[in-house]
Parts: sequence; C-alpha cells; structure tokens
Amino acid sequence: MSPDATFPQRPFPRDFMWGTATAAYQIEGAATEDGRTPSIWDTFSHESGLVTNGDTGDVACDHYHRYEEDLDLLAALKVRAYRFSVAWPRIHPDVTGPANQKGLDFYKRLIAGLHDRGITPLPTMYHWDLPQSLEEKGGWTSRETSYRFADYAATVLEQLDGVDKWTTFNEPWTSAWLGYAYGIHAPGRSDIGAGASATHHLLLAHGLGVQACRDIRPGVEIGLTLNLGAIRAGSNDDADVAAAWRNDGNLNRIWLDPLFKGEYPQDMVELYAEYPPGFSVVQEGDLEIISSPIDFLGVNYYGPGTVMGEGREHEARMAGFHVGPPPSEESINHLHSIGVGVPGRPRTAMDWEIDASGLRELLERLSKEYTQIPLYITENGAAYHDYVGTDGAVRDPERIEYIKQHLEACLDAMDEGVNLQGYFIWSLLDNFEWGFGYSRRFGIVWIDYDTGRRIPKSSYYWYRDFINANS
Ligand code: IFM
Repeated sequence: MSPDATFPQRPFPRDFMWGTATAAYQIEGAATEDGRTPSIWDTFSHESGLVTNGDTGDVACDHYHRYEEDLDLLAALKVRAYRFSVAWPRIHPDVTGPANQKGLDFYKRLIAGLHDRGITPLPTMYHWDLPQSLEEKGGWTSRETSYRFADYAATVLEQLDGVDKWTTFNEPWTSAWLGYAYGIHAPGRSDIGAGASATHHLLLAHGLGVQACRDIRPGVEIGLTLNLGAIRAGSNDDADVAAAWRNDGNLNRIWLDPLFKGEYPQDMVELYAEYPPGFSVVQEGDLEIISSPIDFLGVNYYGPGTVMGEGREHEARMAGFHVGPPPSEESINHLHSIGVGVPGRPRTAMDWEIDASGLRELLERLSKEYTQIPLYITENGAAYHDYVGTDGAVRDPERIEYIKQHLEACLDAMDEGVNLQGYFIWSLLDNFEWGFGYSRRFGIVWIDYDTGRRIPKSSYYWYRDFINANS
C-alpha cells in the first residue's frame, strides 16, 4: 500500500454497516430479457440525444448475467451489506397486470446469493427507472403513479423474502428536478411546475409505499434515501444569504420538512405557487401519509455547493470565486441564484468540489433539526478518469483519499452524537452514469465495457483492508 493510503486513525464501532451501492439500470443490462419492458431511461438514452456518446443501459456491466462474479467480488471485499435497486419494469411490465415471475426470480437469486455469502441485502424499490407506460400517463406529475408505486412496493415486499431493510426511493430530488424541471434526465421534461408536482407525488408514493409495507410485514425496516447537501452563501450579503436559503429549500427542506415535520416549507410553497400546478396538487391528508414514521434515513453526499444572488457575477469574481456560464435555460434559474466555485478546492471528474466538512455539517444538522433515527451514508464516492496501467492494475489514489476524508467526517459527526450506522461507497462497479453515459467512472472495480472484464482498483483493496481493520 502506498504511504498516502493510510486509514482514519480512530476506529468505527464494530457493528458499523460497511457496504457498496449500485442501481439496476446502471449495471444490469439485459434490457429486453425475461419480460422486462422499457423504462423512461431506455427511452431517454435511445431517443433524447442527451446522453454522452449516445450510450445506453442496454448491456451496461451485464450484471444480469454476471451477478455471481459480482457477488464474489462483494464477498472478497468483506462488506456487511450491499445496496442495489429493483427494476420496476422487470417486476410489473404491464404496471397493473400480474407480477413477472422471471423478473422476481432474478432478484430472488441475487438475494439468496448475498445470504449465502453472509451479506445483508439493502434494496431500493425505485432508482429512477419508471415504466415508460406510466410516463405516458403523466409519470410523476400524475397522482395515479403514486398509487401504482404503492402496488409495486407491496409486490416486491411480499415476493422478495429475506430482506429486513428496504428503501423506497433513491434521490427523489433528482427524479423530480433533473427529470421534470430541467430536462437533463429522463423523461426530459423542462417545466418547473412539473418539478414541484413530481416532488409531491414522489413523496406521496413514498408514504403510501411505507404504509403498504407496514400492513404486509409490520416488522420490516423501511427508509428512503435523499441526496442532501450543505449549501453555503458566497458572502454575508442579504442577496447571497437569501439565495442560499432558497437553494437549501429546494434541495433539503422540501423533502425533510414534509417527512419529519409533516409540512412543506412555506417559502417553497410560495415560490412554486408561481409555477402551476406546483403544490396545488397536495390534497387533504397527504402530509400525514408522507410523514408516516420511517426506521432510518439514507443520505447520499458528494460535495457542498456555494451560491450567490442572481446577477452578482461581478461581486463573485471580485471575491475570488470561479463563475460558470449563465444557465442556458431561463427555467433553470427559478431559484434566482448563481453557483460559484471555490478557488483551489479540488474537484472530481464530475467537476464536483471536494469538501468533506460539508458531510459533517449536514449530518449534524439532520441530527439537531430533524431526526435521531439511524442514518446511513447510502452513497459517497468520486468519479476519476481511471485507466488500466501497463501492468494491468488500476491505481486510484485520489478516490482513496476522497473516501478517507469522508470517513473522517463521519467520525467527527459521530463524536458529536450523530446516530450514523453505516457507509456505502458509490459504487461497486464503474457503470452507466446517466447523462454522462460510460464517460465517468465511480467504481472501486474497473469495467472493461468491451469484454465485461472486472478489475478491482487499488481503492477496492484499500476498502477491503480498512473494513478488515474495523470489524
Ligand atoms: O450515479 C449516481 C447514482 O445513480 C445516484 N447518486 C449519484 C450517483 C453519481 O452521480
């Protein structure tokens, strides 16, 4: 191991849940096999022209056929848990018709394979692959989709035995805002009002899903995963502080307040009243459903954000910040702010700033302002332009450093009393990075997309040794 590849000096609790994470459309491939029907991501990747190199998830990592090999990689890594997602279009190809046995069988094999290796499954019911047929009826802008999700949640809970911990959704923010408001993710709609109504229907679907699952198996643990962040104002100027608060509202409070306080933040309700239908879709009793108690919260954290008020590019430059080009779509700037870059701060291949102190800040805020239920870092990781060296090895010291810094931040937060119980690296495998196709690699295992060959990177071995030293 290289000298910079040391471990955090403080130990984690021995029962801490170490894991890695993936998602169905990003790794499975087999897009038309065993009764699977198209999802919005099949349509978007084939038709929108908005995915780098025209990449699609048709084959991806071919995990559908190679899952045994991937399970062996997990076993050799000695993780306690594996987070993956179930593809709705494999389970309910006709949405309202009977469940597809072949689709269920794939996940049954996967779950059995995890149990055989002593690994706890942590499946997510929805990681962005909405059946295309539901999108044609309005997708997440339609309340009906929330009820269909509850039916699907009941099916997977009933059918996939041996899972004690489920998450309903992964990053509903991304589905609602990148998919319905900004048009850069499936289904590619650019309508701020649709972003707000999708927000509500995703939350409603989560609440209905939780209730359906509790009725079927009262003992099961259910949570959801949010992508949350630390949003900072570029200065103390009122305009910048207000811009940071609006961005915090859209990314953090619009999810956390209804889930944990049973209400939408008033400033967000007022903001989206200007964008019909906005929150006019909320019906009596919805917030009680949405705030149904959950057993844990998954947190996906990648980096912090700094914003200033709209039109303050000059002040931002004077303060030494990097200022990007203005948003090309008027609608993107409904938060009336500009994103600025902190000079000198390292960035990943996604151009995301690295600052682990944001993770500590976020965890402490969650614990103080929202909830004491167990928290899990369900995703944390970094993309780099990895390559196979002449000796056949893939060395990724920057990723190791990134993970190490974020683990230190977890320890700092735990020292402050945060009830953090697990950490999952995004991702086990290089995979289909949505709008970036295969051009960004997040894995601790390299994928050769021509042959399907897997090569564990140096971060994989580092994580294995780290887990060994901490369990
Ligand atoms: O690849 C995604 C994942 O699907 C959801 N969270 C963020 C990751 C990196 O962009």
